[in-house]
Amino acid sequence: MKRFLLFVMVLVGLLTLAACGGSESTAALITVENVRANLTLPTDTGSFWMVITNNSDTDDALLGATVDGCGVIELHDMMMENDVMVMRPVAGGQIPIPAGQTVELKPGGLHVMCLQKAAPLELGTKVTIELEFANAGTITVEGEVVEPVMGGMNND
Ligand SMILES: [Cu+2]
Repeated sequence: MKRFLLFVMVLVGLLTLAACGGSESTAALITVENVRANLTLPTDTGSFWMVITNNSDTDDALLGATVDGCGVIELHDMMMENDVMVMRPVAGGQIPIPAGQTVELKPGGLHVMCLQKAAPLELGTKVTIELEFANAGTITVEGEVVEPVMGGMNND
């Protein structure tokens, strides 16, 4: 009976190991997914959208970003004002990513704003964006240059 119990315990241990080994073993504090770059228009601005998840139990915040070809980067939100959609820098200059929460940067809402864009980028190409978080530090991700969304008014 003791032998059998020991066997079961070893088996459970092995299964647990296997389960952990199958996924990302180093649990990232922050995961950034679905990074899209709206940079194709022949203007000197553009924007980035992405889905940011805080996997930790500590509140975090996106403080800023660096991208080659963007002279200045600001964190913006969009809102209706007198029936007009306007965008402006987020309060406090940062986007809070609360513990255990997912925050979506998307057309018509929060976005990373590229100002003083050096040149338009081609549809389908990749662009590297270095994100700076208050707690998780610097996270570098790749985004795909997508179809432009005029004025960022579309919601999908
Ligand atoms: Cu903006």
